[in-house]
Amino acid sequence: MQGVTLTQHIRQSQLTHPEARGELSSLLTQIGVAGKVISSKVNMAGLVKMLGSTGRVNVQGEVVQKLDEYAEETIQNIVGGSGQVCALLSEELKHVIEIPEDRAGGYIVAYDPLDGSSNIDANVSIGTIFSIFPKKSSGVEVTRRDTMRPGREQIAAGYILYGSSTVFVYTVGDGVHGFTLDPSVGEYVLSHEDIRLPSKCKTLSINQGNAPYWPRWVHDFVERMLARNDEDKRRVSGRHIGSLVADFHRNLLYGGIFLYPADQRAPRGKLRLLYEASPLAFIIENAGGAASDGHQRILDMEPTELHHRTGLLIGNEAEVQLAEQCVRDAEAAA
Ligand code: AHM
Ligand code: MG
Repeated sequence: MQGVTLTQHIRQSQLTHPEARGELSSLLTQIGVAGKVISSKVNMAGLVKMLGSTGRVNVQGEVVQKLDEYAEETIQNIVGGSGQVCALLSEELKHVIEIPEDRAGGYIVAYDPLDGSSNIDANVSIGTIFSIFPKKSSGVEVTRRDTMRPGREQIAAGYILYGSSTVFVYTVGDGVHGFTLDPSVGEYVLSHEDIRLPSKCKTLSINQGNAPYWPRWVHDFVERMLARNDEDKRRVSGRHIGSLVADFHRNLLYGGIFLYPADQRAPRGKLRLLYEASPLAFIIENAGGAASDGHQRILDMEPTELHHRTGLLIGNEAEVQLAEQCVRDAEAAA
């Protein structure tokens, strides 16, 4: 095996990052370990009876898949047992998990254990998304001040994508780096150093099936994007997987905008601020892009509840601004 491993890279960024202490390096490494465990189960899912649903419905009202449950338990065991966290916030759980004092550390991790669950049984890419905050309140208790945090207070965020290969992407606020899991040795190796979002927005990612429920501005925005294509050249292409983490990763590498706006079916949006929008917004800003709910920067949004939902427009900054302009135009015309 050749190249820089994730562990080496994390240690290196710890040396240069002012807030990163050894504990953060250890926590990120443990998240990587949880990702390896989940990845191996995802790869074997069809063989080890891990496809299909558990028959349960989660706090979001969504059917829990067997792999959702496995990913949740794996993160609780490995990250919760790392000694570096005092609380875990999961998309799958109703309440915060507080880590007992004798095993608690100084960080809070919010996560979506397996994003894109509706795609699991079709072998389509899925992933784990995570967000890390330093504990804010003094004292051992975990308070609302520690958990209800705007994304700008994140110290690190990332995701593990279980796709054609398993990729770990993270930022501690000084660039975005991607690592590919070499399954023959069980190590993540640096494959995408200092990812910068390409300047051209080549991809438009949105679930067209929601068009009947979209507010006016979304139709305007989509029309304006598609008007960039003419007989001579297709400048914008539609790509939508239905796994946010996979749609995001492709757009991060190729340039693009992903939208899941609030609409008539989901008046507050479908995606969750703490587990999906905020971590990906932290990553996209660190790669030179932007993220908004249509009115404000995602990283400035204050969650009012654990499962706070939001509209999400994320990708190239110019196109996110264009979408915000469409929102303002529609509001002015109303
Ligand atoms: P999940 O975390 O339960 O998988 O839900 C989030 C997913 C996103 O990955 C994806 O962008 C979206 O839900 C797709 O929803 P829809 O089927 O409404 O387009
Ligand atoms: Mg999700």
